[in-house]
Amino acid sequence: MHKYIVHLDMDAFFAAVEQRDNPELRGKPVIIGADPKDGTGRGVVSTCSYEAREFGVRSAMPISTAYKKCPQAIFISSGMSNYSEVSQQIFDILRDFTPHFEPLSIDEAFMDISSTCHLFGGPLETCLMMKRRIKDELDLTASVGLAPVKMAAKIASDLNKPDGFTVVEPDKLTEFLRPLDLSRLWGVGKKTLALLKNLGLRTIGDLADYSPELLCDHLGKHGYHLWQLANGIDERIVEASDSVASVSNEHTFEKDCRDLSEIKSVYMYLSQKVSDRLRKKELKGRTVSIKIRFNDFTTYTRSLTLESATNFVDVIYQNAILLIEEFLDMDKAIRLIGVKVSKFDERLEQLDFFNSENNKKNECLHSAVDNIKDRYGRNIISRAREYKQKAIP
Ligand code: TTP
Ligand code: MG
Repeated sequence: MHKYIVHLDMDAFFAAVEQRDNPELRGKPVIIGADPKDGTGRGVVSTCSYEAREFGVRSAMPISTAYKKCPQAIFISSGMSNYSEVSQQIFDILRDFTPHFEPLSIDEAFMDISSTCHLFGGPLETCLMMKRRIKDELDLTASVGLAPVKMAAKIASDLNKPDGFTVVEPDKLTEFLRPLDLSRLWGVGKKTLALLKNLGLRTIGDLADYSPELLCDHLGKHGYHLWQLANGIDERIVEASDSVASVSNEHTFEKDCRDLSEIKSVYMYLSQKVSDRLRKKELKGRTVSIKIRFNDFTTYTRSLTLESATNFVDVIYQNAILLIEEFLDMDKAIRLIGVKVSKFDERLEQLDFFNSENNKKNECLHSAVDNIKDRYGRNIISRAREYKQKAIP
């Protein structure tokens, strides 16, 4: 049985909300971002209307460049609050179609509609109904991709923007992927793209035909993951963020961060916090997840399932670092990171407990640290790698 995975992404989201709320802006080039100050302003474009895109204006472009390309545009400073409210209204509509709903950023989400689409007349009809409700109730347009796996749904939603709807039939998945440029593959950032191009690869099909062993030599585990994606293999499920009990912790950087050693230190600090809380609650979880939000507010979550449940700080930390790997060449500063442990499994905990000498030692070490913390306070003992306590209130 194939799955029906939907990826929905709003068109020119911030600009579309402005055009909707101010009819004078409709049909005109609208640029959201910093003040261009007659072409001398600093800062970047958050987004722009499709009318402005015809002049070559794009997200993340310096606002001074956008001004040169389209001086007649209407420039608006972004005011996040209203966009978040509209985002909630969109997500409320989408949740009516399935409980398997995973928001990905302020204007996009994945949905698994496999078990509910028959209620709306089938998978295609469900997608069309989502688009229609967003148009009728919120006067905004969305682009939708429908595919058997997440990665293809995400690529598909971007192919016919704005107001697009692209369907990838399950038996046409690799046929769909092969001719596309490698930059379309989810998880290929600038650095990876340059490396793959150096290997002579241009399309997703080129990557699919390349040796997975050689890719691992160049890119480690991430190389194998990309090779799988290129071959249409993507087993990631749509994860409803609030469907499981979990213990998590997040940190927002005071200044957006690009420094890997600082990111790692914060991950150690967060892993320590999560480990402490799990142990207090006498819980062990099998799933480790990370969350990462960039300075443009795009937000990603990634999870992996462990062979056995854990509450050990090193296991949480090491897996969090594995999960963050694919984002490190995205060339964007990071605003927030988080760690979560979920899928608590008491039965597994019993079976697994003391099942190896290593675990036994680790358990004793953690218990000793717990005792010291209980007696002298949470901050009395910390890892050498851990983030400076004072830096985080
Ligand atoms: P996107 O979905 O990437 O862009 P978009 O909705 O404006 O346009 P598209 O039709 O191509 O999907 O991002 C959603 C919103 O997030 C966007 O409207 C503004 C904000 N954003 C930024 O603030 N900075 C950025 O660099 C990007 C990419 C987005
Ligand atoms: Mg969008």
